[in-house]
This record gives sequence, C-alpha cells and structure tokens, in this order.
Amino acid sequence: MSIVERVGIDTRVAGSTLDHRQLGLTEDDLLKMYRCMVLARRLDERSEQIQRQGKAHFYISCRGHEATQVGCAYAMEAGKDWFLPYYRDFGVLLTIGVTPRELLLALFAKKDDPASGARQMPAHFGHRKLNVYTGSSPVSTQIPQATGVAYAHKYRGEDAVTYVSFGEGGSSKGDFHEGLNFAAIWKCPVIFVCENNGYAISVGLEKQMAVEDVASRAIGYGMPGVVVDGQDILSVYQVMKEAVERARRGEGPTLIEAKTYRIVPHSSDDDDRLYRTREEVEVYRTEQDPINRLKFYLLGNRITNEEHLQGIEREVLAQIDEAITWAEQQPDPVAEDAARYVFAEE
Ligand SMILES: Cc1ncc(C[n+]2csc(CCOP(=O)(O)OP(=O)(O)O)c2C)c(N)n1
Ligand SMILES: [Mg+2]
Repeated sequence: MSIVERVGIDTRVAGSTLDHRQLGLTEDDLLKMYRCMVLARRLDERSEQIQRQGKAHFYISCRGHEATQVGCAYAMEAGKDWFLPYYRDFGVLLTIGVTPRELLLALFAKKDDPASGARQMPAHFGHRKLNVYTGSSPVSTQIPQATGVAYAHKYRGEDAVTYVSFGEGGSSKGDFHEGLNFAAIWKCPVIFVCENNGYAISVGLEKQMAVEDVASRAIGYGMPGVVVDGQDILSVYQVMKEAVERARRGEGPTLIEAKTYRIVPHSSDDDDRLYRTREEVEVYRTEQDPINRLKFYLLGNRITNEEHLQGIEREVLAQIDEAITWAEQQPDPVAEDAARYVFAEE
C-alpha cells in the first residue's frame, strides 16, 4: 500500500504518459533535454574509458539516471538556485551549465579543476559560480547541509531553491531523518530527490528498507512525497516543477523519489554480475533506457527525425573529444600546493 502521489510509475509506457505542451515545454525544450541526456551519457562512457586506460583512478557512472537528473535540473533556475548533487549527477551538472571540459579537469585531477583543484576524488562535484556545493564522500551528509543552505536563503529572504539528491541506500542514514525533519519544521525551500536505482552497491532494496517507497516516509515529516517514473523525463520534470514552485511560494520542502536504474556496475571497482542478472539489466538498456524513452516520444510525435537525432549525437561526441584533448593537456597540480585550503592563509 502506498500513501504517496504516484506519477507515471504504474504504466511505464514507451515514450511518456504526458504531453509536453501541458507542462509548458516547447519542442525546442525537448530537444535541449535530449541533448543534455546524450551529453551526459556519452561523457559518462568516455570517462569510463579514460579510467580503464589508467588515466583516472576512479569513476562512478550516471548511466540510466539521465531522465531523472536532466528533468530535475531543467525545472530549476541555473545561476539563481543552489545544488548539492550526489556523485552520479553528471546530468544535473551539465544541464545547469557545468561544461564537459570542467568535469574532465576533475577526472584527470588537473590543477584548474573547479570542484576542488584536484583535491577531491572524481564525482565529488563543486562549482562556485554555478552554486554547486562541494560534496563529501560519506553518503547523505549533503542532506542536512542542503537543509542548512535552504534555511539560510529563507532567513535572508532570498529567492532561491535548493536541490539535493541521494540514493535509496543513503536514505537509510540518520542524516536523512535530521535533514528532512528540520526542513519541514522550518518550511525550508529545498527539494529532496532520491534517485532510487534499487541497489546500494550490492545491497538490494529489500535488505535496505521494509517499505515499498522511500517517498512514503514524507508523511512522517509533514511534507508531500511523490513517487515518479525516473525513466520518463516529462514525468520527472512535472513533479519537480511543482515542487520548485511550492518551495518558491514559501510552502516548504518536497520529497521526490524517482524510480530509476543504473545500467552499469556501481563504480569502476564493482562487478555487478555477482548480485544481479543480465536479463534484469537488459530491460533498462533497451525499452526502459531513459534516452530511448524520450527518443520514442520525439519520433512518435513527429517532433524530429532520426537524422536530426544522429546529428545531435555527432555534435556531442565532437564536443567531448575536443574537451578530452584539451583537459589532458592542462597543467597538473604542484606538490607544494597540496596543503592549500587546509589551513587559513594570510
Ligand atoms: C557513510 C558511508 N558508508 C558507506 C559508504 C560507501 N558507499 C559509497 S556509495 C554506497 C552505496 C550508496 O547507495 P545508494 O545510496 O543507493 O546510491 P547509488 O550508489 O545506488 O546511487 C556506499 C555504501 C559511504 N560512502 N559512506
Ligand atoms: Mg541505490
């Protein structure tokens, strides 16, 4: 039994159950969303190759989560709103304007990496100009931090909404409880997005929680909880947009649970054959692949044609190749600077 609102999740059709025009989206918006998803996917694949070539020490993937990430970010206002993404959120960062060059500087651990000047591991995002907070490795620490950020905006009377994401495994931590409880009491303008991909590394959902939906916990805090089909970008955009508008009106936080799937192992150090079947993964590589779902919608509604979409692919790959060549040639950090930003300087 579920006590939360459910959007799109019980049907999971090819394409979408929604009509983009009713969400206020233009055909141009849809093509921009498609491009962001393809950019995240291809940059993700290339980043994994770079790690396998021994040029980066670690990689963690967004593959399969693109509709959730791009749909959420598209409903936010880049430059004005604030972001505490978790390690899979390539799609969020690229949609708000972080460039492939910048993400690659972090992957190659280059001196000018805007996240941390190469002090953090890859996927520990941060971007001062675009209001992206730096993240920590212990999962879910970003949740109470996001509540604090949103509280500060409210306290100062600033019009800004905060996005924070985490996995369903991360929602088992105390940080989740503290962050959501405080945010609900103070009606902080923050959106909690759980990217539920069914696994916390090798630990399946049933070993992680005794409820069906993470979002059902929202009622225990006093905020709306929504379960959404995380493979359908239109459904994600719809629920996120409503949550953002609610937060801007001063009505407080929302917990969104996007049911999604990661189609590759947890990280470059994982072998997923040990805990899930190839048949299960295959569904999300084909009809439930979020990029295929949007493609089906675009072609089915005659918004564009195959040739145009292939053109987007080519253009994205050219941008990524250029960014890789550029980033690899950038200077490495110097040893003398290693302790900078650890101690206060004159
Ligand atoms: C406090 C803490 N415990 C363990 C880890 C190791 N760890 C990193 S990611 C992860 C799984 C998290 O799963 P989930 O929250 O579902 O996110 P997903 O990776 O599936 O997107 C674990 C256990 C950690 N980083 N922090
Ligand atoms: Mg998970």
